[in-house]
Amino acid sequence: MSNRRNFIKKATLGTLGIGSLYRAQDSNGAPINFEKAGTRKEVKKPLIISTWNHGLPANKEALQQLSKGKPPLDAIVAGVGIAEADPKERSVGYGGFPDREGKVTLDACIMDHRSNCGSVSFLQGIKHPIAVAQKVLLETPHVMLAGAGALKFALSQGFKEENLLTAETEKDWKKWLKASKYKPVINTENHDTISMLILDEDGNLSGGCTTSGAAWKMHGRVGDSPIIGAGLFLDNDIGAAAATGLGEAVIRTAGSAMVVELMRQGKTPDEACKEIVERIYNKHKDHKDMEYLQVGFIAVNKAGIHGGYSLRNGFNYAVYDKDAGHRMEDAAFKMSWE
Ligand code: SD4
Repeated sequence: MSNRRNFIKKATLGTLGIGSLYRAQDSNGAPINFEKAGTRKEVKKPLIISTWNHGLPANKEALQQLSKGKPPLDAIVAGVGIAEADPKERSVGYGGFPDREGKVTLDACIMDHRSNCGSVSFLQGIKHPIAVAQKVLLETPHVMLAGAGALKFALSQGFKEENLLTAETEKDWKKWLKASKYKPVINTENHDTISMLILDEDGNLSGGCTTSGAAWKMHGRVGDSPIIGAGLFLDNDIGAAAATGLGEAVIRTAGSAMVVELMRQGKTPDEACKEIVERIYNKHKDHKDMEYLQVGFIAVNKAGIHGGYSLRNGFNYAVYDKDAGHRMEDAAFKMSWE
């Protein structure tokens, strides 16, 4: 369809107040057929997907919250909050690996179906950064608060400041200090950043993401996880996506936003995640980060089809849908760790 005809169609639909129909077309003007989804089938809502093994208890908690009639954002905060509070999860919240200076610094963001977002970055001393991100969304005119400002805001909202460096993580940090060789510990032990995407019973999308970020990072480093468009993105007309892995690579490619854009162009969630991982690989194959590069994406589209893909093996994610219940799925991947 010519640009001019597209424009006229868009203008007409806009006048009729049904502009959202227009947005569900691919770049050639054809309607997106979300149901042509490769081997996957549309599932019964709600659909909840979360990264890594810790996604399973998170999904269970989120489902419980939804069943009690809680809004999806509360379900996300409660769900991923389990990983944040667990000292055995060394990549999220309390007990997360610190930076080079022994400080645990946290990143998180949350987004609802109306594109409202809240985010905190470089936050210290608060066990549940995702809950602070939700407060940023609800209680401020802003999207993102960072560092000391984020902490000040959290305290003003009644959050308690506490030491997040456990004896275990302190021991690991001291061990690392001996050689002080920087190599981010990314996705190696099957517990990492937790991202959760929900397609609720009303067919609305929401998502959240929380992490202590790359281990041994420079003090002040912020990853992809609190950045809307990088670690998390959704468009309620199309779908939602979230990332795990080396944040620098995800930011360089606007990862999650691009996954959603590819779904808008008619790609299935699996195809969209794969294409962005391929893009990241192509941009990084001669890059110094390639040695330890791992990235993974999860995605869900508006029709209730989910997908995932990672650069290297080992990435899995938890899925719940009303038909099949709770389970773990291994993501397909491009290459194996050497
Ligand atoms: C970061 N993306 O800070 C995070 C780390 C991560 O799975 O996701 N690990 O770069």
